[in-house]
Amino acid sequence: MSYALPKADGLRPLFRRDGFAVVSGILRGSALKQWQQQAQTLTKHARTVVRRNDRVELAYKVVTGGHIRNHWRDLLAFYTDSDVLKWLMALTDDPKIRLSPHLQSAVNLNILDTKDFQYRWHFDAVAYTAILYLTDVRREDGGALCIIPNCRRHVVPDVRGSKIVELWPQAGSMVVMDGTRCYHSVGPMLREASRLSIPLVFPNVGASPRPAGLDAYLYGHAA
Ligand SMILES: O=C(O)CCC(=O)C(=O)O
Repeated sequence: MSYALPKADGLRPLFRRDGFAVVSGILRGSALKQWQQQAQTLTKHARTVVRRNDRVELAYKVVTGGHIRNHWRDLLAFYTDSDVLKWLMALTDDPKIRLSPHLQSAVNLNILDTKDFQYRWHFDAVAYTAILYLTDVRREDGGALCIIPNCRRHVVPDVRGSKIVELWPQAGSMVVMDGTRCYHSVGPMLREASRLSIPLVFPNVGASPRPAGLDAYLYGHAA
């Protein structure tokens, strides 16, 4: 498996300032192609999740951690690689990061491929989230990663009155964020296009407890 982790030193000040950092070129060339193909193969295990809160909808396709463990060794190996963990510790300046014990949600493949899918504004249950993109997120297709950075932890900001950062990640890049302080969503998909992203959850030990039954809520059954 070949991927590149750039020096964390240059990213740390950005992460400290914004609560997120964009890291390009984690996967390139043949490795990226191989992961894209693997993701396409795994889409047969995807389930469609639809949740509605106050008329705001979450609707997307997801391959959860159990399928990834069984069918995508390289991705699980990436998630559990101690070098990746050390790199994240250096980037976030937080030595208390670990792997999530909740495999179902720890490693996911998210698939947005029609205008019907929506990924609403939310905070993540725990810091940190690293999202690896396998496809280019292009303006003409929609689906920007939208972030309102530097929120108070889990305090929902006024979206209309906030400055929203729109990210258009390239295939092979990664966004690392404290998803408990970065309020975030995926902007509307404007047309049919395959948007493949891999959110990886790296809780910090000092984090407030994860809500009970979260995976059951997210995916319809318990992890
Ligand atoms: O796929 C994305 O760009 C965003 C995923 C996300 O918001 C999340 O996993 O919390």
